[in-house]
Amino acid sequence: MFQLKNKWVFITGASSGFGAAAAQAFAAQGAKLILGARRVDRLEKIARQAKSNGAAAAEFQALDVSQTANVENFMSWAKAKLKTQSLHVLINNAGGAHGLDSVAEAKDTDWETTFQTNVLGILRVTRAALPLLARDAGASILNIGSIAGRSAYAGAAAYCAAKSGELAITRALRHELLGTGIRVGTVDPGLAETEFSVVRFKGDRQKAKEVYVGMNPLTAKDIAETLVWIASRPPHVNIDEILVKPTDQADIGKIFRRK
Ligand code: NDP
Ligand code: 8X3
Repeated sequence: MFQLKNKWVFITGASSGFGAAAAQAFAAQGAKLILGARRVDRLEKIARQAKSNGAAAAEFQALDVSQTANVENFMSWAKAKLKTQSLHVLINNAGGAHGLDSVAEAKDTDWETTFQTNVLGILRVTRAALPLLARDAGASILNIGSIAGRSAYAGAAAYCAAKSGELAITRALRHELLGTGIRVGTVDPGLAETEFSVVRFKGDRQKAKEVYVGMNPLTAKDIAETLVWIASRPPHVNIDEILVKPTDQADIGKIFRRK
């Protein structure tokens, strides 16, 4: 088993959902956290909670993965926090879907935000973080993909394309980093109740709730535990790809709902 105690873990999109839950799960292992997202007020609370849950350190700073300069400034700040230490885990989690419109109806701004965060965000953050990642010492880059990257559904052309892009990036990185000892993997969840649908439906909480009616979705904690499990495998083990679905979901659009 790879010990996460006192290892630096950098999580993007740590202000809610999977990222916030991952902060607590890695904290429970005694890790040191670097947390980024746009909502700093949320990060402050999550960092405080992480310290009380066992984090050896919990540093946070505003991060917008859609802006190259912002990502680079963030990594300079992170480098100063690490001092002479290396980063052991990078979790590229920031992202989400924007709207559920058909291609005929969708807006450029929704497409652009979807690609800026889910695709270009991973590229930017990984490029900036790579010099800080430990070589031959059990480091991991874990990208959050989706069942949507492996299947398609109406209203999600851009999101499905973006998550297919995430899968392609993960696979390309696996080739590029072969021989460095840095592990690379994707965690692809099915339906999980986080703020994902609230964001997709632009704050319409009722519409967001309806997505999960009558079924038991995944929780953010389920994915956080999966991330800890992957990062704590022995350094010679790379979990390349993992698809995690609720028992009530056989595929996209194939969901068992209780009356
Ligand atoms: P949430 O909406 O709860 O969390 C999304 C996180 O991403 C927030 O912390 C948000 O922080 C952050 N984020 C969004 N845009 C940016 C940005 N430009 N820069 C930095 N951070 C950003 O949803 P989830 O936890 O569900 O989503 C996390 C990931 O999981 C996403 O990549 C999503 O696509 C994926 N996913 C979700 C599934 C689900 O059913 N919930 C299933 C499969 C995959 P802030 O707004 O503060 O910047
Ligand atoms: C989120 C899961 O099925 O809503 O990636 O696209 S889904």
